[in-house]
Amino acid sequence: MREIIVAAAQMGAIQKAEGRQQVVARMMALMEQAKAADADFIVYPELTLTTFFPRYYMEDQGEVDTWFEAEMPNAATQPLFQRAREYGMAMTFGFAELTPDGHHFNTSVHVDKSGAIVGKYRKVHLPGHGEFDPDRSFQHLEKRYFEPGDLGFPVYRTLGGVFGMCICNDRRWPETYRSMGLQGVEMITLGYNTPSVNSQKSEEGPEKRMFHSDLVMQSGAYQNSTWVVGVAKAGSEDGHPMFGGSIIVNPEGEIVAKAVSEDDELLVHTCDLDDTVFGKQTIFDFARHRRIEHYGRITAQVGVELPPEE
Ligand code: CDT
Repeated sequence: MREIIVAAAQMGAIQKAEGRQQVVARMMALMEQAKAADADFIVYPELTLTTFFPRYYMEDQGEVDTWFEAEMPNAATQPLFQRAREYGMAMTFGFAELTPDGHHFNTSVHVDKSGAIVGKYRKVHLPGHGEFDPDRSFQHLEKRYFEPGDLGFPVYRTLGGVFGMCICNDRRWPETYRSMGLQGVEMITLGYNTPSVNSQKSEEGPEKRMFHSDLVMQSGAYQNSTWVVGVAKAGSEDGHPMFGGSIIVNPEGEIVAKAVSEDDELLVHTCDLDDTVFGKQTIFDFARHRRIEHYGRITAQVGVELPPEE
């Protein structure tokens, strides 16, 4: 058995006026609960440190950059890193990254029990749009503020297993999971900020949206025989509702823990990384069953190419 105790730390709303220090205090309160549950690893959401700022249209790059972190750890997050090290707890969280040479990414890091950053991921599938869109009921400007990630889907060895990350919209794409599945991933962690309504289809509400969220994480887990831990930032941020529903999914695609609130809430589950082995050796033994001679389109083509007209 290779058991680790995982704490999925769902966060409630973070208002626009809330500072990083307030948020870090909330993260540390959740870490305290995780410590009481003996957790080895705590997982926080996408863009944990601030409100989901891509909903705001900004033209001034100086203003945009106030939402980004030029260093990690930095003054605001140092206490969190220190506490995690004291507790001997690994952690992952998301933040907006400004690199020394001026690039902007939607990033997550995995910090091991000694406080070292052992994994970094930059969001590949950026949803939304780049310009103000008057036809949407609210904006989603990730394509304006971030560049697509340039690190691919790396995995890394830590906590006695093979780990990887993705971020929010990435969870909807089977390519995300398979890229890590092909590197033997045993646990994928991800955070999300998902509005409760579709800005382009008002009748699509939280039930349907959560169904899709669960569906993609459960199928990604099953089809790659990996644990998936998906953690929401939820609640109403300055009147913009986002659903919760954080889940831990086992390698058979079953939900083993699910959040019930839209607030700060901790889910704890003991995950045995050896539970990934059976699926990887049988129905999803990629080396025996994949037929790559038929998959060329998946990397050769982006959009749909229809067959010729009749
Ligand atoms: N943060 C993020 O990626 N949210 C998206 C919303 C898509 S709607 C433009 C998601 O896939 O949940």
